[in-house]
Amino acid sequence: MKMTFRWYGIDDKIKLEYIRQIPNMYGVVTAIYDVPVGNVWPEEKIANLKNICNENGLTMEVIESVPVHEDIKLGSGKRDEYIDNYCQNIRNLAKYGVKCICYNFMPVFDWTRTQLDKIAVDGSTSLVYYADQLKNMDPRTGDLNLPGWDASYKKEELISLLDKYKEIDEEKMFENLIYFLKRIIPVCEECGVNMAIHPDDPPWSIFNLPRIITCEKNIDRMLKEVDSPCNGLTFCVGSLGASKNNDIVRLVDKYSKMGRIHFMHIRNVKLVENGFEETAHAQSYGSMDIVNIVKTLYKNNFDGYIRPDHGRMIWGETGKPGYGLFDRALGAVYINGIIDSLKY
Ligand SMILES: [Mn+2]
Repeated sequence: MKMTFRWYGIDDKIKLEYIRQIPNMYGVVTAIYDVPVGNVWPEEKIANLKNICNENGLTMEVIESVPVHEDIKLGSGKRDEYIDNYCQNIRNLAKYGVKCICYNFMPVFDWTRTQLDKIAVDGSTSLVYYADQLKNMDPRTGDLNLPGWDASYKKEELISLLDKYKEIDEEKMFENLIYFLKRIIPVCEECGVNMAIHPDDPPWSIFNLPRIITCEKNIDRMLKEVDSPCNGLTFCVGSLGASKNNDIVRLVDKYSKMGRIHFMHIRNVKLVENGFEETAHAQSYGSMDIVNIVKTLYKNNFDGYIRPDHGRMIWGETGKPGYGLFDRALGAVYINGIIDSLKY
């Protein structure tokens, strides 16, 4: 298992020097953030980013994410052009040593929480999702702004995009995903890149939008319809684990045995009556069986990438919700402790 850490590029206030000092850190997971979704990333930018990482003793073998343009998800507009661009991005990234690309197929919004600073009893804050809070959120007002969401939409654009999705049910969405995969996976096979789809977070429909990477049945279908080792998963414990219907340890066992997990996101969540709360990574703080997840990966000789996922804000740190340094570093160390206890 190769331990990695998400890094938001040179504008990230968390320095690579700090990330390097977390024990057993293999590399960073990053992306180019200043090219509009759907366009080809200039090679020069990729080369620069890789150099900065390498100069700081860290690899850049995982990209999170190369975002998928809404036209591809909708199966309309300039879909084919955007897919061509996506293929070019895969080729360019491979040239600079990228082995794994994380992406998601969530419509309009990326991961969604209803509150970003819920205070726990120990004074730390974290991200939470409560169904009753979601009821009071309406994306059509145009003034919702949460991390993970593309804030660049103007209100009218957002409304028109949401309207386009009225025609798209889960089945159509699935067909559009398969269409995309059938075009990109041969390119991945050619240049040795693994695609790793991130599950929808949370794994159910929100704002009446279709969401498909939510459960075993749908993941099975996705893997089977494009049956290549390059077509795999970012297994996000906290995303899939937010639904009680997903038996996480069993799924980790199943998909790692199949060789279809390329990237693990490990974080704990506590399931509560009307949603879930992100917690410390340590087992007893949430509902996820973190120890047995890591044990299962180890037993199955998982040799892909792994990273601590969202952390809490602790020790007075402020910054990008979920992406502070301190608690994610504690998460990495906790996971490494479990691995070492199996190894030695
Ligand atoms: Mn994740």
